[in-house]
Amino acid sequence: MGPDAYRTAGLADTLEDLGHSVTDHGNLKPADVGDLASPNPVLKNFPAYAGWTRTLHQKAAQLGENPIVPVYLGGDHAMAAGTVSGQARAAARLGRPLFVLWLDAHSDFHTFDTTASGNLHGTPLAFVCGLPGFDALLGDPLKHTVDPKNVEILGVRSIDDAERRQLLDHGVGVRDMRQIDEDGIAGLLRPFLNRVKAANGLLHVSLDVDFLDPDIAPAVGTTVPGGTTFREAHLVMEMLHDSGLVSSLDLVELNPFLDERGKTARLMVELTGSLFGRRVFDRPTRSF
Ligand code: B3U
Ligand code: MN
Ligand code: MN
Repeated sequence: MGPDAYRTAGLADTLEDLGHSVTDHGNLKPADVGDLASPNPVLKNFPAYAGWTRTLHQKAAQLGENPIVPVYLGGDHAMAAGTVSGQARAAARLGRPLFVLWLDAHSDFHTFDTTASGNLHGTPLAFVCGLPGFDALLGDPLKHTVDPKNVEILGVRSIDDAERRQLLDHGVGVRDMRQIDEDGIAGLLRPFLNRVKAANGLLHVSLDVDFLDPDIAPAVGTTVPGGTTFREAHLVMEMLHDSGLVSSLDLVELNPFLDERGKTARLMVELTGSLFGRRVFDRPTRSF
């Protein structure tokens, strides 16, 4: 239901009003993986995850080579296993490093061995960073991984013990709510954007609805209190726009069934508008 909620909330019109041309590729279908064996009985809906990852990986690998900014509409965050791995393959073909900004209450850094819940939306970041045990997803080992040191998780406030160890071992950038409170969200984001720019990198942004505080964005299955505010989230999007670095975007975890008269879907569309250049008052673009 997520993609249709974004369509109803006017995503395409919002982008077109900003002068962009929009192509809606419609709803994709997961590849048929037959009765693929699950690597761990705790995993929920493993064949569906593998089917979607294969479809999205191919699609993102194609789209990522073009001078466009794909916006992937979910769907739960498991979607990013396909979108980010595909964008990483395209980036490798273009000879540029892919950086990932993961805007999320969670770190989604479980492997199939460490997840206790079996919820696969807790695993995509570990997969794209090349952690072990994921070969059954694509049917082959992932060739083009994202360097974990090029990943920044921002807004996190729920990390499981196994994830914490793996994040530290791999040198992933983790910015929690306390750091946002102490340094301000702009002060945290700016050095990361400067690194992407200095490396001539491409930047994939993965926006989980639960990055936002549940008071302003209730339409998500796994709310965690104490999230980012309306203004913090817009500021991130505005800085991302001014940086000119964003090459692809995921909008994930929207569950319209839990929404209050479409307010979360509308907020996600508004945030996307800020990322694509909407500003309150025109002024010469200043550097981020
Ligand atoms: N880390 C927990 C909780 C969680 C991760 N991502 C979401 N929830 N949305 C888990 O189940 O892996
Ligand atoms: Mn997530
Ligand atoms: Mn989350």
